[in-house]
Amino acid sequence: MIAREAVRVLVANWDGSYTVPSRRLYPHQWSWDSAFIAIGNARWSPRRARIELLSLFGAQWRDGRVPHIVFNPDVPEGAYFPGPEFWEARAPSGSATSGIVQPPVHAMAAWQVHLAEPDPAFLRRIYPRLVAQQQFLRTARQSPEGLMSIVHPWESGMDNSPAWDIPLAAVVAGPMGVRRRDLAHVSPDERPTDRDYERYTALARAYRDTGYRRAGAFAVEDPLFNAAYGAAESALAKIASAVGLDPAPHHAEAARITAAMVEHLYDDGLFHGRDAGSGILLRSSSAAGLVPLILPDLPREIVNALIGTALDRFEIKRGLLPSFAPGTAEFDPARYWRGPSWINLTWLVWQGLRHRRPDLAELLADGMVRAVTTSGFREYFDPFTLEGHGCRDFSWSAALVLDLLC
Ligand code: 9WN
Repeated sequence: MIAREAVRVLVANWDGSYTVPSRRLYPHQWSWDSAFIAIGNARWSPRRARIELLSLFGAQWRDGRVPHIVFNPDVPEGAYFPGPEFWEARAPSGSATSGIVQPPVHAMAAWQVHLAEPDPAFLRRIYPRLVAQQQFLRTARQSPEGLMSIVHPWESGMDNSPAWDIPLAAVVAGPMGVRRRDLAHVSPDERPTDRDYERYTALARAYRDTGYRRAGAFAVEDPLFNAAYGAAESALAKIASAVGLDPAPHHAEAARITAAMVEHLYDDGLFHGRDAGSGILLRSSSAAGLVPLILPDLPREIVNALIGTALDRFEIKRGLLPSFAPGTAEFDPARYWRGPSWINLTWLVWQGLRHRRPDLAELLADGMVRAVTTSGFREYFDPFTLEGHGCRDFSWSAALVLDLLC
């Protein structure tokens, strides 16, 4: 029943070659959404999953970056802010895009799509594009310590996480001068504040004005983003082997980034962000700090410490992972990435626990199914009451629950 409903949502949000995250709030193609959606679509239509990923990579830039939004030219101007007229960017394919990126979870998705229905031709097509995506990060975003930076909170995928409060406060911004479109669909208590948006637009504008080359006042090494990069190298190793190429460089790069993360981002049971400019650790209680559990070769003692934190501070025995630890001053159970549970974060940590602590993974799988059964495929959920928030019929909530059920 739930699986059938999930497919209904994915079908309703399909736009011919990709899936919108949500019809009204996010009417274009988003980068990491497409990866999660492909993982779910692989369960009932691997062909659709392959098309989803290939259409996203069709808008890849010459420098290898995969833009975080690919705009649908048929959607009326002003339906989403900031739209193509703000970003002023175009892929070589001609598509209007944004100029920033999102966590590179796509190689992981491509491998899962291949597992659902082996297709070496698909792997051969997508592999060089996935390699170029990683290469862009190494070239444009790597610090001397070997970690990848994000240059905008939107690049973390966890826009208004309290983890970014300090670096974001340093961004000087005037009034936006544009009407926010998100508030036409969702209550202001469940979204970032106007002050956040002023800074988001100022940062994006500053990056845009350098031709998307030089970071503005925000450059941060995020544990989720770096974990996705490392997990991508592990997935690329599998893909390389499957198409008859040498997996060794990918294994080596996965090991290298895992070690760099442990050395520079880990402290006291959790991974943290780090300010790329000052090198200062941005200690916080964000669930992003647990996502490195997706790294296959994380040292055992770190895995155990992360599991301890997940149990004590994130209370995952309740079945859902809050995006920020309850019991902290910043925690807000209804405001976007400041506490609510999201299916994608819970699913990532579930992946990391599946082979290490199947008992806990099962609790999370049950929790995700319970959340959507109680409240529908909402965008995010109160971790305690399971009340749904944000938009309805949200694609990755449907896709990832479908993955669990199949
Ligand atoms: C900005 C589409 C995206 C997700 C992000 C989520 C939200 C956009 C917004 O929606 O961000 O990219 O307008 O708030 O934070 O993770 O990819 O679902």
